Amino acid sequence: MIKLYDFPACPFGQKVRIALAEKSLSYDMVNIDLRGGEHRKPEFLRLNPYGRVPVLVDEDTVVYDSTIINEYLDDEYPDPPLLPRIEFSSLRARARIFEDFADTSFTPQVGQLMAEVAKPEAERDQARLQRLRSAVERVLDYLNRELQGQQYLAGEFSVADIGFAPRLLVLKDLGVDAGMNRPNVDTWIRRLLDRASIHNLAGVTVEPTAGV
Ligand SMILES: N[C@@H](CCC(=O)N[C@@H](CS)C(=O)NCC(=O)O)C(=O)O
Repeated sequence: MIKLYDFPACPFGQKVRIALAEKSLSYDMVNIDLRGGEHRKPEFLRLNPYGRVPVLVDEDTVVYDSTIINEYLDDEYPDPPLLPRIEFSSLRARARIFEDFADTSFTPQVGQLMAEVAKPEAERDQARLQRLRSAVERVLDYLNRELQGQQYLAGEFSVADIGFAPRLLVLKDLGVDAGMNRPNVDTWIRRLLDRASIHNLAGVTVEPTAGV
Protein backbone atom coordinates (compact mmCIF):
# COMPACT_ATOMS: atom_id res chain seq x y z
CA MET A 1 0.00 0.00 0.00
CA ILE A 2 1.27 3.46 -0.94
CA LYS A 3 1.66 5.93 1.95
CA LEU A 4 1.49 9.67 1.40
CA TYR A 5 2.84 11.93 4.15
CA ASP A 6 1.00 15.15 3.57
CA PHE A 7 -0.87 18.14 4.98
CA PRO A 8 -4.42 18.62 3.64
CA ALA A 9 -4.04 22.25 2.51
CA CYS A 10 -0.58 21.80 0.93
CA PRO A 11 -0.83 22.56 -2.81
CA PHE A 12 2.18 20.34 -3.54
CA GLY A 13 0.57 17.42 -1.73
CA GLN A 14 -2.57 18.17 -3.71
CA LYS A 15 -0.61 17.78 -6.96
CA VAL A 16 0.30 14.27 -5.84
CA ARG A 17 -3.25 13.47 -4.70
CA ILE A 18 -4.54 14.50 -8.14
CA ALA A 19 -2.00 12.21 -9.84
CA LEU A 20 -2.88 9.30 -7.52
CA ALA A 21 -6.59 9.80 -8.26
CA GLU A 22 -5.98 10.01 -12.01
CA LYS A 23 -4.18 6.67 -11.84
CA SER A 24 -6.86 5.19 -9.52
CA LEU A 25 -4.20 4.29 -6.98
CA SER A 26 -5.31 3.79 -3.42
CA TYR A 27 -3.12 5.04 -0.61
CA ASP A 28 -3.02 5.85 3.08
CA MET A 29 -2.59 9.50 3.85
CA VAL A 30 -0.50 10.26 6.95
CA ASN A 31 -1.20 13.77 8.16
CA ILE A 32 1.92 15.68 9.14
CA ASP A 33 0.99 18.55 11.43
CA LEU A 34 3.03 21.40 9.96
CA ARG A 35 1.67 23.89 12.49
CA GLY A 36 2.76 21.63 15.33
CA GLY A 37 6.24 21.25 13.80
CA GLU A 38 5.91 17.52 13.11
CA HIS A 39 7.88 17.95 9.88
CA ARG A 40 10.96 18.91 11.89
CA LYS A 41 10.97 15.75 14.00
CA PRO A 42 13.86 13.30 13.42
CA GLU A 43 11.54 10.50 12.24
CA PHE A 44 10.12 12.72 9.50
CA LEU A 45 13.55 14.15 8.59
CA ARG A 46 14.71 10.57 8.05
CA LEU A 47 12.12 10.34 5.25
CA ASN A 48 12.79 13.78 3.79
CA PRO A 49 15.91 15.67 4.93
CA TYR A 50 14.31 18.92 3.68
CA GLY A 51 11.51 18.45 6.24
CA ARG A 52 8.72 19.09 3.76
CA VAL A 53 5.56 17.36 2.69
CA PRO A 54 4.61 15.60 0.47
CA VAL A 55 6.60 12.37 0.82
CA LEU A 56 5.46 9.20 -0.90
CA VAL A 57 6.45 5.74 0.31
CA ASP A 58 5.80 2.86 -2.08
CA GLU A 59 7.08 -0.36 -0.50
CA ASP A 60 10.85 0.30 -0.17
CA THR A 61 10.86 3.41 -2.31
CA VAL A 62 10.78 6.82 -0.59
CA VAL A 63 10.25 9.81 -2.88
CA TYR A 64 9.91 13.48 -1.98
CA ASP A 65 9.16 16.65 -3.92
CA SER A 66 5.79 16.70 -5.69
CA THR A 67 7.31 16.95 -9.18
CA ILE A 68 9.63 14.01 -8.62
CA ILE A 69 6.85 12.01 -6.94
CA ASN A 70 4.52 12.54 -9.90
CA GLU A 71 7.25 11.50 -12.35
CA TYR A 72 7.91 8.42 -10.22
CA LEU A 73 4.19 7.59 -10.30
CA ASP A 74 4.16 8.02 -14.06
CA ASP A 75 7.18 5.69 -14.44
CA GLU A 76 5.88 3.07 -12.05
CA TYR A 77 2.18 3.26 -12.95
CA PRO A 78 2.15 4.50 -16.55
CA ASP A 79 -1.56 4.18 -17.21
CA PRO A 80 -3.01 6.75 -17.78
CA PRO A 81 0.10 8.77 -18.63
CA LEU A 82 0.56 12.22 -17.11
CA LEU A 83 3.35 13.28 -19.46
CA PRO A 84 3.32 13.27 -23.27
CA ARG A 85 4.72 10.08 -24.81
CA ILE A 86 8.52 9.65 -24.82
CA GLU A 87 8.86 10.36 -28.56
CA PHE A 88 7.25 13.79 -28.13
CA SER A 89 10.27 15.31 -26.40
CA SER A 90 9.35 18.96 -27.04
CA LEU A 91 5.90 18.48 -25.62
CA ARG A 92 7.38 16.67 -22.59
CA ALA A 93 9.75 19.59 -22.08
CA ARG A 94 6.80 22.00 -22.35
CA ALA A 95 4.85 20.03 -19.72
CA ARG A 96 7.84 20.14 -17.35
CA ILE A 97 8.44 23.83 -17.98
CA PHE A 98 4.82 24.65 -17.10
CA GLU A 99 4.86 22.47 -14.01
CA ASP A 100 8.02 24.21 -12.81
CA PHE A 101 6.50 27.59 -13.63
CA ALA A 102 3.39 26.73 -11.59
CA ASP A 103 5.54 25.64 -8.63
CA THR A 104 7.81 28.67 -8.66
CA SER A 105 5.81 31.54 -10.12
CA PHE A 106 2.16 30.86 -9.40
CA THR A 107 1.57 28.65 -6.37
CA PRO A 108 3.82 30.65 -3.98
CA GLN A 109 2.34 33.98 -5.14
CA VAL A 110 -1.21 32.74 -4.61
CA GLY A 111 -0.08 31.39 -1.22
CA GLN A 112 1.16 34.85 -0.23
CA LEU A 113 -2.13 36.34 -1.37
CA MET A 114 -3.99 33.80 0.77
CA ALA A 115 -1.89 34.70 3.79
CA GLU A 116 -2.62 38.43 3.31
CA VAL A 117 -6.36 37.86 2.81
CA ALA A 118 -6.44 35.64 5.92
CA LYS A 119 -5.41 38.60 8.11
CA PRO A 120 -8.10 40.68 9.87
CA GLU A 121 -9.21 43.36 7.42
CA ALA A 122 -7.63 46.25 9.34
CA GLU A 123 -4.22 44.56 9.27
CA ARG A 124 -4.14 43.83 5.54
CA ASP A 125 -1.51 45.64 3.52
CA GLN A 126 -3.63 46.96 0.64
CA ALA A 127 -0.67 47.88 -1.56
CA ARG A 128 0.80 44.37 -1.15
CA LEU A 129 -2.61 42.83 -1.85
CA GLN A 130 -2.82 44.83 -5.06
CA ARG A 131 0.73 43.85 -6.08
CA LEU A 132 0.08 40.16 -5.45
CA ARG A 133 -3.27 40.22 -7.28
CA SER A 134 -1.62 41.90 -10.27
CA ALA A 135 1.19 39.32 -10.32
CA VAL A 136 -1.37 36.50 -10.35
CA GLU A 137 -3.43 38.26 -13.03
CA ARG A 138 -0.32 38.55 -15.22
CA VAL A 139 0.26 34.78 -14.99
CA LEU A 140 -3.38 34.18 -15.92
CA ASP A 141 -3.04 36.48 -18.95
CA TYR A 142 0.02 34.50 -20.02
CA LEU A 143 -1.82 31.19 -19.58
CA ASN A 144 -4.72 32.53 -21.60
CA ARG A 145 -2.35 33.21 -24.49
CA GLU A 146 -0.63 29.83 -24.16
CA LEU A 147 -3.99 28.02 -24.11
CA GLN A 148 -5.13 29.55 -27.41
CA GLY A 149 -6.43 26.67 -29.54
CA GLN A 150 -5.38 24.12 -26.86
CA GLN A 151 -7.44 22.01 -24.49
CA TYR A 152 -4.59 21.63 -22.02
CA LEU A 153 -1.18 23.21 -21.51
CA ALA A 154 0.93 20.47 -23.12
CA GLY A 155 -1.10 18.23 -25.38
CA GLU A 156 -3.30 15.90 -23.33
CA PHE A 157 -4.02 16.52 -19.65
CA SER A 158 -0.63 16.35 -17.91
CA VAL A 159 1.50 17.28 -14.91
CA ALA A 160 1.49 20.83 -16.33
CA ASP A 161 -2.24 21.23 -15.69
CA ILE A 162 -1.96 19.42 -12.35
CA GLY A 163 0.68 21.93 -11.25
CA PHE A 164 -1.74 24.83 -11.54
CA ALA A 165 -4.94 23.15 -10.38
CA PRO A 166 -4.64 23.42 -6.57
CA ARG A 167 -4.19 27.18 -6.49
CA LEU A 168 -6.52 27.88 -9.43
CA LEU A 169 -9.31 26.50 -7.28
CA VAL A 170 -8.89 29.10 -4.55
CA LEU A 171 -8.64 32.25 -6.66
CA LYS A 172 -12.32 33.13 -6.48
CA ASP A 173 -12.13 33.33 -2.69
CA LEU A 174 -9.20 35.72 -3.01
CA GLY A 175 -11.05 38.20 -5.20
CA VAL A 176 -9.47 37.06 -8.48
CA ASP A 177 -11.87 36.03 -11.25
CA ALA A 178 -9.51 33.91 -13.33
CA GLY A 179 -11.90 33.37 -16.23
CA MET A 180 -13.05 36.97 -16.62
CA ASN A 181 -11.93 38.28 -20.04
CA ARG A 182 -9.82 35.13 -20.40
CA PRO A 183 -11.99 32.72 -22.36
CA ASN A 184 -9.24 30.11 -22.78
CA VAL A 185 -8.51 30.04 -19.06
CA ASP A 186 -12.24 29.94 -18.33
CA THR A 187 -12.87 26.82 -20.45
CA TRP A 188 -9.62 25.23 -19.22
CA ILE A 189 -10.71 25.61 -15.57
CA ARG A 190 -14.14 24.14 -16.38
CA ARG A 191 -12.43 21.26 -18.17
CA LEU A 192 -10.17 20.68 -15.16
CA LEU A 193 -13.12 20.76 -12.77
CA ASP A 194 -14.87 18.10 -14.86
CA ARG A 195 -12.18 15.67 -13.73
CA ALA A 196 -13.07 13.94 -10.46
CA SER A 197 -9.41 14.07 -9.39
CA ILE A 198 -9.57 17.87 -9.35
CA HIS A 199 -13.23 18.41 -8.58
CA ASN A 200 -12.83 16.45 -5.34
CA LEU A 201 -10.14 18.85 -4.13
CA ALA A 202 -12.38 21.91 -4.44
CA GLY A 203 -13.42 23.20 -1.04
CA VAL A 204 -10.53 21.76 0.97
CA THR A 205 -7.92 24.24 -0.10
CA VAL A 206 -8.75 27.70 1.20
CA GLU A 207 -6.15 27.92 3.90
CA PRO A 208 -2.60 29.29 3.79
CA THR A 209 0.10 26.70 4.52
CA ALA A 210 3.52 26.98 6.08
CA GLY A 211 6.33 27.36 3.59
CA VAL A 212 4.25 28.58 0.65
N1 LIG B 1 9.21 21.61 -3.84
C1 LIG B 1 8.45 20.92 -2.83
C2 LIG B 1 7.79 21.98 -1.92
C3 LIG B 1 7.04 21.32 -0.76
C4 LIG B 1 6.63 22.36 0.29
O1 LIG B 1 7.02 23.54 0.25
N2 LIG B 1 5.83 21.88 1.25
C5 LIG B 1 5.43 22.76 2.35
C6 LIG B 1 3.95 22.60 2.69
S1 LIG B 1 2.91 23.07 1.35
C7 LIG B 1 6.18 22.33 3.61
O2 LIG B 1 6.33 21.17 3.89
N3 LIG B 1 6.64 23.34 4.36
C8 LIG B 1 7.33 23.10 5.58
C9 LIG B 1 8.63 23.85 5.63
O3 LIG B 1 9.12 24.30 4.58
O4 LIG B 1 9.17 23.98 6.74
C10 LIG B 1 7.41 20.01 -3.50
O5 LIG B 1 7.04 20.28 -4.65
O6 LIG B 1 7.02 18.99 -2.90
